[in-house]
Amino acid sequence: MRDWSAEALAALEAGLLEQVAESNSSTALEAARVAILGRKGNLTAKLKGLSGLAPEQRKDAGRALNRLKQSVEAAIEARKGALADRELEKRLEAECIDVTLPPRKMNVGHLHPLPQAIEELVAIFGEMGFAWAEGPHVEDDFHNFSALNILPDHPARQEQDTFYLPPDAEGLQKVLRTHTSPVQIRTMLSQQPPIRIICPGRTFRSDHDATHSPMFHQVEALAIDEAIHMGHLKGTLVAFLRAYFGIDDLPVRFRPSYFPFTEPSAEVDVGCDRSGGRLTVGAGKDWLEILGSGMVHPRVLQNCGLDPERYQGFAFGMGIERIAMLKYGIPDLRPFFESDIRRMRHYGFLPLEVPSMVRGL
Ligand code: 2NM
Repeated sequence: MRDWSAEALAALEAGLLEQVAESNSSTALEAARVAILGRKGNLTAKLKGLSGLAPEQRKDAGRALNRLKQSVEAAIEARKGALADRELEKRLEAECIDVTLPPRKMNVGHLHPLPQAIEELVAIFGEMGFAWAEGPHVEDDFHNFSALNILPDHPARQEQDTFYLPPDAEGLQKVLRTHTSPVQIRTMLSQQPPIRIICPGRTFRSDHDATHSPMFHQVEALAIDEAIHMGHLKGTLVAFLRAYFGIDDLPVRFRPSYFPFTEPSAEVDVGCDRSGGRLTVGAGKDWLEILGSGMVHPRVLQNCGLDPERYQGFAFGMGIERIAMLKYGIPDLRPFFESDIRRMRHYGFLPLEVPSMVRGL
């Protein structure tokens, strides 16, 4: 550019300022800055052209060009600030969080069906005045067998049913408890009547097939007082079974039976329907055995230091897996021991729907 007139410089300035003003992003502005002020920029070229001028012309032209350069630099800075503000605004708008959106569904945990059934059971018996009692899984012969009037030649003691532990230093051989009855023995030995306890817990039998697990759960109950009779047993069980299955008119039947630790003994059935290959509790004309019960044998009371002339009591026991399967419609034992979350979901175990002693029924 040969023309150093004031008009030419004003036109140059106007052109450069327009180039700055038309840059619509930080990247475009930087490109414009390089095109104007970079090593090969057109303003840089113009500044280099000063050296070709006569000294008297160079002074005025240099001053004018420097002012022009400052004006363009100031315009670039101002534009840079404005673009940065605009880009920040845009980013804030794009990244803003809408706090009014509904939250994503949370992945809630599921209570395992066994503790759920235990909570339900204990809540029902809790309302009837029964206290939760627990005891050791490893028991001695007295608490698991002898005190319960299970004599030395009783088949339940046999190797194929009972897990025997290696003999200890004194040669005593302990067992994994085969039922929760030793908890009741321990309670009678340590407390004075009236006694009302409910004992859920793990039990162990050397038995493993499609319908038996070597570890399973039982709940047993015991009530001891002066003048307890079969009527109390029947009333308690009918009330419990109707509450547990949620069926007010659930048919309940007592059948004579035999256990070494009760006399008389009764097995208890509930009404059910087996048509169509499906088992439904509460409806139909069939009966389903659900638990064992009886009046505590006088010899068991004696073994626990209670006078059978003064105290009587009833007891009963049932398998928790079994009553949970019946209530929740679970057809086999797998969901209890595999703990596969997909199976738990399938049967719909949700913690908020669980009645418990804490939350009330
Ligand atoms: C059952 C059936 C019948 C029972 C008896 C006792 C005790 F310790 F009081 F003698 N505890 N549990 C009992 C009675 C258990 O389970 C099928």
